[in-house]
Amino acid sequence: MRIDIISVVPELMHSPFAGSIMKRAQQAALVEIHFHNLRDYTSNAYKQVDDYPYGGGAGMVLMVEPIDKCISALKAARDYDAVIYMTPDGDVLNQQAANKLSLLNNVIVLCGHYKGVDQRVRDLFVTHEISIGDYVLSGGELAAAVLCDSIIRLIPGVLGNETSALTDSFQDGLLAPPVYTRPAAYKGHKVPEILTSGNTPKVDAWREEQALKSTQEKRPDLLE
Ligand code: 6GU
Repeated sequence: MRIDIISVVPELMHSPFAGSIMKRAQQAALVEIHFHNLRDYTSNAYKQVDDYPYGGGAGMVLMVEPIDKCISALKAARDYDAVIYMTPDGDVLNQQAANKLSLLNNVIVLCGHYKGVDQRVRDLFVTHEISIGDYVLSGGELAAAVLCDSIIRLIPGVLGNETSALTDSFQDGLLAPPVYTRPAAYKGHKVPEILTSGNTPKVDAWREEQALKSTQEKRPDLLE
């Protein structure tokens, strides 16, 4: 998979991609991440990427031309399966959406900033609009990093067997069961006996039961 991320502050996203799973996925050539600074696609001497909104009001709006130039340059080099715009009024990201997006080959992710992008960008270029939840961030960059993390970990080969995405919370519609590691007793607090019994079918049954219980308690909406 190749992901091209367009932003006015791409440096905001460097560190999330520079460690752990997202770094390893790139090193293993399972994903390629390319950052594009919108300022590199301006045609005026001031490298201006935003302007005042028509009709007045607070905040600045990212202009259509630099975004058109950037997206057009990318599309001239290869075909894209999706042009995703990160925006708080988009479809809220969930595991099902991440699963679907992880099957794509080439994806453009456009980060809004300030008051967002000129509506014509959305009308002309964007195929998916995604939010990461009902709260407002200063820009789409951190949301784009979250989106990419949720997708990249699902690409076959990115996670080892031990950390299979199949056992994640949400993957089967339930929250993950509790986990424990050594020591078996800590300051008098013991690990549930079943987990140290070596009886795999019983362990599996316990985990299922705990996942259901945890979901009932914390997120009953997931069971509806
Ligand atoms: Cl994608 N962008 C911004 N600016 N705020 C958000 C968001 C995105 N998702 C939730 N809040």
